[in-house]
Amino acid sequence: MTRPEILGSLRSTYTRAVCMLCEEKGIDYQLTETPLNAPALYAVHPLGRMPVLRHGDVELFESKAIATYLDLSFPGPRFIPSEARLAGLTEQWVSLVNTLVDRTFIRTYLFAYVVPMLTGGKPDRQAIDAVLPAVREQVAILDKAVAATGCLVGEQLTFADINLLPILHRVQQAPEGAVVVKEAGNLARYYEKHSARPSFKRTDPPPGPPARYRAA
Ligand SMILES: N[C@@H](CCC(=O)N[C@@H](CS)C(=O)NCC(=O)O)C(=O)O
Repeated sequence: MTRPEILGSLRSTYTRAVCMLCEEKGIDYQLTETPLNAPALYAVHPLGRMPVLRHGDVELFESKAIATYLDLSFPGPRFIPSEARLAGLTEQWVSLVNTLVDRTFIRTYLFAYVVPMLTGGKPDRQAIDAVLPAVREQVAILDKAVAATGCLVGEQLTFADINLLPILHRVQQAPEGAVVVKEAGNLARYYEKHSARPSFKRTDPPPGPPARYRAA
């Protein structure tokens, strides 16, 4: 079968999740390191976001869509369950994490550290303090969700977990995020267990945010 090509960067949590899925399934894939908003991304994604997938004549954007396609196209363990209830729950957690948790943990909280520092400035303390109650609330939601089985859905790792783990990695790179996750015992144990997986280690991003495309 043709080798799927993922365009993006391991520094992007969404790209990392798709790469982790490939690692878990044993898919022979190629990650083409691509800066944010590069023309190669615009060739597939109307807004130039990452990741995008090229596989034969198939081109896709949106990490969950890419994950569904790869999960169905390649042999190996399934990470998007086919049983209706588990499939619904997987969709539920991916959706909540992508629409709410990512916005809170990464785009608001972590970016309040990272973005000012890119231009030599100080972390935006006001923005950090303003978002911390939401970070705590959402960590508590996730903590409760993984309490019973150590997975978000059923008793096995699904794409819901694969989608969340890169975000949990990033949020713990800022001081309050690390403390809040550590204090949430179930979530801390969940992260410790799954971050030991070879798929997580092999997709560990280099330091720093993804590069942004600059036209020559
Ligand atoms: N919902 C999209 C989100 C993709 C996304 O926003 N990716 C970020 C990197 S993590 C990006 O490309 N941002 C472009 C930018 O910052 O201009 C997905 O699941 O693939």
